[in-house]
Amino acid sequence: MRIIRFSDTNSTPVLAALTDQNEVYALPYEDFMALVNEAEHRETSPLNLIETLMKESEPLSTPFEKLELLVPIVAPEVWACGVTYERSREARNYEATGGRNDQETCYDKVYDAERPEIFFKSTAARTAGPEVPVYLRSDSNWQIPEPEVALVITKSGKIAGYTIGNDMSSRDIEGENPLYLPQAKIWRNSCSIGPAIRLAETVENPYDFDITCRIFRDGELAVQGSANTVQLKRKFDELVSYLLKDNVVFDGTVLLTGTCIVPPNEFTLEDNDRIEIEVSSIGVLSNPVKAQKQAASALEDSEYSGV
Ligand code: DO4
Ligand code: MG
Repeated sequence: MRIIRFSDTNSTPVLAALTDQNEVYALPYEDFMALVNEAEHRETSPLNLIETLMKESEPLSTPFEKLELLVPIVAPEVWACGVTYERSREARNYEATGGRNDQETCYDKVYDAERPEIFFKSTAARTAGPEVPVYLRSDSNWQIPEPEVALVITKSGKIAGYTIGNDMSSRDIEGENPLYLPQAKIWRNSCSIGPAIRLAETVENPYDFDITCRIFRDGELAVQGSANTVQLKRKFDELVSYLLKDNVVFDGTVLLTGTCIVPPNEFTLEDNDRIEIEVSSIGVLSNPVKAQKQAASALEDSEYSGV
């Protein structure tokens, strides 16, 4: 069972359950966390609550494919973990050493350290939903998507669901100096999440998600890569526990868990590319890529985040 948000004919956001047969049932809650909290209040699980509601209602007549999807959760904050897969360590080392790989780097250290790398990634206003453009930085010449499994957590750190995240990244800015990390990671529409949240209770083994990333240029497949969460160096609960340490964490926080797919070193994203990230049993997150609009302020921008 998955949770989506879509925009109805009056442009009002609607929360809905998406069954494995792709039937859509509107839910009487404002957002995913309201559903989770109501289930807790009734001493049941979100899945049981949804199944009870489904018995009393009909699926939507509009097919899932025709819905205008929004971010599945308006996350107050998006955090991200780094260097949680060997592939990321290898790519970061390439950026930092110009491919020499002749010295131990901060990435080698963090990969093996007890404490994981966790950084602040995004806010609701910077986070794009399905089909909303992700932007390129105008001061970077080496940019990639980072396809990541994302955790949707409660304020007490319970993993309530899994979604897909794109941690857009600037390899040349981070490679120049790791202290530039916030600039290599955060700008307008530098993060996307969606299209759905898979209820955690319906995931048998979270260390068996297949992840595939495809990048299209001029309608042709330009880059494709696949991996599986079995390759993750750490456990999801371990990552969450570090985010929570002495911190204020809000209900509906999203934690990206690191990338395991990196395009070839000579590749950089371009205006009008399209990024598709597919995660088994969650769906496909698809976003066009746009060059940064120099003049538009985020609040005036009509494509602003798709919240
Ligand atoms: O260390 C920099 C960030 C790495 C990252 O975002 C990732 O591994 O996914
Ligand atoms: Mg990342």
